[in-house]
Amino acid sequence: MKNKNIPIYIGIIVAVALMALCILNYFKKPLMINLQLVSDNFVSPVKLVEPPDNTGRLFVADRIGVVKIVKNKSVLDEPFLDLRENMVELQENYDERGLLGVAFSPSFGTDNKFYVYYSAPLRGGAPEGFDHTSRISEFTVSNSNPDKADLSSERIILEIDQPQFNHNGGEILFGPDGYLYVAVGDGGNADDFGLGHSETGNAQDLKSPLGKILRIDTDGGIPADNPFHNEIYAYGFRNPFRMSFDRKTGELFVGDVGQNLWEEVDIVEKGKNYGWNIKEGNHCFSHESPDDSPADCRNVGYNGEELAAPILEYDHSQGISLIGGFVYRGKEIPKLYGKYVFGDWSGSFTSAAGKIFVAEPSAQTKTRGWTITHTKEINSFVLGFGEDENGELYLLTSNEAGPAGNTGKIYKIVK
Ligand SMILES: [Ca+2]
Ligand SMILES: [Ca+2]
Repeated sequence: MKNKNIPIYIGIIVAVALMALCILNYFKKPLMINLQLVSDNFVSPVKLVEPPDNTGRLFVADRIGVVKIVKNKSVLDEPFLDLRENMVELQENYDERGLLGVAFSPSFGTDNKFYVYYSAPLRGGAPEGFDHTSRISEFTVSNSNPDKADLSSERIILEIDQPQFNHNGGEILFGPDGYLYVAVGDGGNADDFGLGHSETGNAQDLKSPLGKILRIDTDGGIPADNPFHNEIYAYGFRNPFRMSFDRKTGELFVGDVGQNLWEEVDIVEKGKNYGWNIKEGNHCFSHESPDDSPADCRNVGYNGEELAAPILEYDHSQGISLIGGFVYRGKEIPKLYGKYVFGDWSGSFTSAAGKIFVAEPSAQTKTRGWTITHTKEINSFVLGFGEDENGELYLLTSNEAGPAGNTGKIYKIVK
């Protein structure tokens, strides 16, 4: 009798082993996407956007201060916009300043307006010892040439004095509500501490625009339902360098670059506190031990408010600077639909070792936890992602850590 059962046991063992292999493979799965070179010869491309005007042009913002147009896969010789004379001089080996964001008016086809976020020299009257002034400006397109901005049309919308060169955020986006969302870092330095940083840290200070997602009306003034009756929409961010709206759900996905230990993605809602510098990711933080999360910390903000948890986090074995991306809503890669495609800048400052990640909601729970399901290693620094009007995605890379050289490339993410 016993002997007859052996084949059944073997069968069960083999079946279990196969299932385990399948599960393991699922987590190890390389990314089911490829990269198709669209255009190269950029320096440090940080943003790609297609205006809503049906001209099929892709606009690429390069950190060095120019916006270039890619038309039928070739770059127009003359930049659309050249802001280099208006900007601070960048450090070639590494810099977090520069031209960081560009956004087109939702009515661009008729009003010809667009907006940029860039690092200008420190304005008069700024606090002593500060580094530069972040400027958000409106420009219009030239009347005579649709491929050229009118540099003389600049209208400054907002200026923010920056204590240090780093943590400037820099993304600007129009929301589904027609307002302009602006991502601003905590001011820089480290720990949200030191010169130009409030006692609680700027990110937790509702009197400071630093460490915030701001929301402004480009026609003037502050939206009537902003939660604190100023520009602040949400707070508690360290360096929200890249963010995007899910074009289907309208949710705002923010990639917040962490400090020494944890990188995080947040779905950002109006009025909420996202935790920095009380927390880094889901973990307590203290400027007294930035390499070692304290076991305990306050669990609420300084006004008793709840701290909103990230939807996902990873530690520095995976990468050291999270680069926010997009929820894929295109048609060409059906398997990617509804998934969040983002990346990491590099595993270190000295080697070009970026990553692309794909994450999806953890279906079993009703919490907002998302899980990374796929990873693709890139032998370049990952600088940003872009989305065209069809919802197809692009990857922006460079082989240089700083704004130097000409290795900047634009890839389309394809099947
Ligand atoms: Ca700064
Ligand atoms: Ca956080």
